Amino acid sequence: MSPLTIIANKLPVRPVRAGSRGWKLERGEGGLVAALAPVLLEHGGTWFGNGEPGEDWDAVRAHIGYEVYPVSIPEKIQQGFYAGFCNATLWPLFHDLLGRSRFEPGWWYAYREANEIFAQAFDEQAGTQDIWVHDYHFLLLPELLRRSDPKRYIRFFLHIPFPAFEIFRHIPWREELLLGLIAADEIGFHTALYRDSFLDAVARLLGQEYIRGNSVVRPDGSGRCVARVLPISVDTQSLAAKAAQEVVHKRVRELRHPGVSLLLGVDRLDYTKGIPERLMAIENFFERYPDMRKRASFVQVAVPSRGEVEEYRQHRREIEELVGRINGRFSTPDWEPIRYIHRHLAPNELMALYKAADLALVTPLCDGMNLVAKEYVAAKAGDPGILILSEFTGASTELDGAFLVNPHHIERIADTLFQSLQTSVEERRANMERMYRFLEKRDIHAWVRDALSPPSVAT
Ligand code: ADQ
Repeated sequence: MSPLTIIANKLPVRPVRAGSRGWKLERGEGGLVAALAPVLLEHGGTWFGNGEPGEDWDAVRAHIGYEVYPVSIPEKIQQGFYAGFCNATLWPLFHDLLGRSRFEPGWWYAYREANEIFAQAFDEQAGTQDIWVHDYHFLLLPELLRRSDPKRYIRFFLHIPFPAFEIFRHIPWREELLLGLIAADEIGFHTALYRDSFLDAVARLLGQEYIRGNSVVRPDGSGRCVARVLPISVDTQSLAAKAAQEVVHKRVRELRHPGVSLLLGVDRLDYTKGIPERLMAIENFFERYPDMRKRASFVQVAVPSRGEVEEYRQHRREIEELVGRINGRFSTPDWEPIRYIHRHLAPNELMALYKAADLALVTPLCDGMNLVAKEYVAAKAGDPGILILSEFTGASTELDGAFLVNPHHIERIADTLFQSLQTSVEERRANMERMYRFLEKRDIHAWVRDALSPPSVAT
């Protein structure tokens, strides 16, 4: 394999000032960094992402063993690009929340400019021909990269859903976005549904004549773009090993209380994750199944996210009010229905929570894949557990053994909570084992292997 270049909004590492004299390296978490960093180390390559160039980066490169290249976007453009077009136009719309999506011409220009800045930075720096662009921040980048060198091999991966045409068509700049994307040689989606929505949008907006099976023949005659299904995954064995450490076990013992089922939710604090609906389902559960009070307790962990966007601050206030109201309603001096944690957890603490939880409630309103569901299964490593999963996640197409729910159906979620808590230990173990075996095979390493191998083309 030739050296690879990754382009993603976030860099895998960041130098952070530690005191007045030095700096320390903060590693990005998550499966993507864990999976791709070894590929870059082995084959060589560069990771481009948003960051401020400074003297520290040379030391970072020397330290991590592959190239990282920070691309700086002027503050004025960054606002319209990131908080605006990325997170207030594309993010809600691609998650079916059309009503939350705002169309501001200024944001669109900022988005175009940010994509151009990245393309230029790449052209100035990179010698590699093999490029892997990640996510909705860079839908225009494939075209910009191809324009400056048509011989490049460009992969693109979309980490969020691709919406149905009826929703996608509302974007004022829909054709530009599609033309930007199809300049890639391949585009990866988590599910067949997202891939088909993309092909449908191309057929209806650019013309059915450009569709050949699972690929798009570019209208300018420059070749074709293959649409692939590549469901992302987690580092299953490594998560299972982390969760099996003695220090984690010790913490699990502290977290468990005999006779009380531990129910768990873990999300980035984002309105697509369905946290208010989930809290209302918990309220409904304790209201309609009063015997379960004191016999179950729900822990919701929400990692702070996009706090610079007003909508996210508002969403946080809504959640805090709901938690306060529900706890005020049901708490007793010796029991609280909900514990709410609004911060980033250390990896071992997160593993202990997964391991200790009798049940994970993963109910986003819409989610490209959802790695929390897979992390829960991996950490359990076949131990008994219950996974209640939204049918609007990519993960629901793969995890056979989860209880699927409509995240808007509060009463049904409450009923599913009650019914699933009546299942036997054997049934809980069998479900988790089945899903764990699946994730052992379909882990993040398999995902990288598949994504970097040539696609099959159906005509
Ligand atoms: P996200 O929307 O960020 O990812 P998800 O896939 O669930 O959603 O990943 C969240 C990550 O954050 C998980 O690895 C989880 O462990 C971690 N996390 C959450 N809360 C935390 C906390 N309090 N402390 C520490 N860590 C926490 C986007 C798409 C998803 C897609 C991924 C990967 O929206 O649909 O699955 O990219 O493609």
